[in-house]
Amino acid sequence: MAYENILFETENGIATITFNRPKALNALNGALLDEFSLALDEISGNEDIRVLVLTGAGDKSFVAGADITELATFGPLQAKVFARKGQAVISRLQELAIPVIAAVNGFALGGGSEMALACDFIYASENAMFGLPEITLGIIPGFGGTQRLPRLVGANMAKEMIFTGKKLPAAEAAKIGMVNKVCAPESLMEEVMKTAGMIAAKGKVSLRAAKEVVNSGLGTDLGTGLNMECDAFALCMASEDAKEGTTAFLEKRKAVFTGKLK
Ligand code: CO8
Repeated sequence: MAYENILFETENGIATITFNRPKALNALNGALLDEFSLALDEISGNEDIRVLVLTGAGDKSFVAGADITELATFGPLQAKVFARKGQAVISRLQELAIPVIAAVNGFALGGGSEMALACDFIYASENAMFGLPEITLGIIPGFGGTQRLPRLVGANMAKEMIFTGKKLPAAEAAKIGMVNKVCAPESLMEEVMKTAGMIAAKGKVSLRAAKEVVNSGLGTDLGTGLNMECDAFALCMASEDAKEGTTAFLEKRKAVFTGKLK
């Protein structure tokens, strides 16, 4: 389908969604969120896509937050509807069956940081800036930032960022565990695609199980999480991928995974 606010490409099992409103530093408005949701539908319905990469158009910004022009017109009820819409689509992103990598190539502020936080991990360019500056607008994060950031970096670090609204350069974001890898701007996509390619070559069933177990386990106690791991492990053993992976090892060859459950 044709999109106006995002670009959607797939190559070698890797889908890339590029937020594409460069004149507004790729700010998230309602139309963009609707298109993003449709693209997630497309991805969920395409068995050949194994990894999703998110990035921003241009060399300045990943996403500079919710569109403040639109936000400024909202009354409380519209604000609640918009916050729910953003939360719903960002939660769908987090729950996508395939791994998602954020390639943060500049500003990731407000809703931009919140979008990146819902990805499985973040690579960032040296010029990337993270932050939840909503407090400087007299509001608070509304696309999950008050919940996902403390879960990732701890409550105190998250509170300092949320209370001050300060921007964190990529290197500092990496120090607190928000960012896995900081790259030169010109090599960011190459590095992301290298990692995405490594993941895309793995078994789809085991990737899905691993993602589900890590995400679900974080919301529960250790015992329950370990039980989830046992169940998911058993399910993986029923897959053709597990047969292929173990057989390939014993035959001293590279595994070729199909992602099919028996
Ligand atoms: N929304 C709309 N337009 C934006 C946004 C934005 N978030 N960010 C930048 N733009 C526009 C600017 O208005 C400007 O447009 P124009 O050229 O027409 O004047 C253009 O992008 C370029 O921006 P600047 O000239 O400001 O570029 P600078 O390099 O000087 O500054 C910054 C870049 C630092 C990123 C600056 O633009 C900025 O501070 N932007 C706002 C960042 C921000 O506060 N983000 C948080 C928004 S609130 C949010 O995300 C809440 C999410 C939950 C919502 C829940 C809903 C109820």
